[in-house]
Amino acid sequence: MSTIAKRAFVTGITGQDGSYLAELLLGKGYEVHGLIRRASSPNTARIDHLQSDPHDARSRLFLHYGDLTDGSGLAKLIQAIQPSEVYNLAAQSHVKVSFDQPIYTSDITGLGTARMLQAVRETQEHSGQPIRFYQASSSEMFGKVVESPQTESTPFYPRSPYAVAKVYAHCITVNYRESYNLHASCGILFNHESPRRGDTFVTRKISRAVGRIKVGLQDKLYLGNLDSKRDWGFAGDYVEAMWLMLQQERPDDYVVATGVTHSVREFCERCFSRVNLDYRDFVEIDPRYLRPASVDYLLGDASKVRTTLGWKPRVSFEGLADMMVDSDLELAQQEKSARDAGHEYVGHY
Ligand code: NAP
Ligand code: F7E
Repeated sequence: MSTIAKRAFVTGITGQDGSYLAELLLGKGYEVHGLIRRASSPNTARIDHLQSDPHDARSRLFLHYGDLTDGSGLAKLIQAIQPSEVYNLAAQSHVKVSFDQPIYTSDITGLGTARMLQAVRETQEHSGQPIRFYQASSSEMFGKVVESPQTESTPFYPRSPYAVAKVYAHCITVNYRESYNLHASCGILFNHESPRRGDTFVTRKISRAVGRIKVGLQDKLYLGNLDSKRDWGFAGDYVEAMWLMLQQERPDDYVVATGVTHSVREFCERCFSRVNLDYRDFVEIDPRYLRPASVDYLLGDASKVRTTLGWKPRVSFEGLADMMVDSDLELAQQEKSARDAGHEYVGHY
């Protein structure tokens, strides 16, 4: 395969961010290659709308089986695809799950990044064609924050196996940039959400529950720490920042955030009031959702990405909550209709 100007390889393409990024890149004319895992039932719901007829020669989305545990498989794939840009979004991305699966999380989220970097480095050295690399770093690296707001120079204080793995992934990316002159950039993204957010992350758990409670499919919502604060933005806005980072002449690291922080309680208030309900009538605390070590407060300072890349978020906290509730109310209505008609409900994004 020869190298063309706009060919991207995206790991984590079946996830929330991967699906928005694939849409963005296809819209810009890229040929997009995505890494998917073999699963016993389909895991491509978020990108199915992007897949045209496989016999259509104009189709520019290609999916390849692989896994971040398989370094030689990744290397073979990248050598075959010869991408000009690589976006490493794949991870075991759930903080609470990382306490239950610390070794697995370290392997995928941490070492998986090293495997990707090594595959990219070898391919670039072999072909002589430059490859630009994006690493999905996280505000969780700031953890028990030592200063607020957090910037690119705020020291890391990770508080979970996930965050520790992301610090490793971040540092190894910087190390490859400095050691091998690789165009590798890290986006230190604060929480970003959407109607495609996985349903065990708190925003989606809340918006789904609001929809289902409103139509009578659910009575209660059980949550952990309601006073925890996050700087929440819209995923569709954040993938633009990823792309912008790889269009710069020089690689660098950037904080991507809205600069506004809200509590989980405030997110509940906004979502329930969207459908004229009071969250206090439905939300109960369940200690199962507390974490062994918590991250209580995150607030990002995105001055650098704003001034250097001209990026800014378009969707506000209120707009995000309303968007998610409206979408989940529609899904809940479909679920209710299917149940009333005696059909099995098959959810979709
Ligand atoms: P997500 O929805 O959980 O998606 C994770 C993706 O990684 C999925 O496509 C998943 O595939 C894939 N994956 C997991 N394990 C893998 C493995 N062993 N090999 C190959 N692929 C694997 O996450 P997201 O919210 O889109 O986040 C994207 C990236 O940004 C992640 O690295 C996350 O840690 C990071 N991040 C997210 C946020 C946020 O607020 N969303 C903020 C900062 C950083 P399956 O579909 O097969 O499970
Ligand atoms: O929790 C609290 C919880 O799981 C947000 C990932 O994308 O963003 C995400 O990590 C807050 C925490 O996201 C429940 O304790 C209360 O304080 O939605 P979350 P997260 O842990 O911030 C970062 C930036 C990433 O990089 C990660 O990949 O909400 N919370 N009650 C709850 N959280 C959950 N999940 N479930 C609850 O019932």
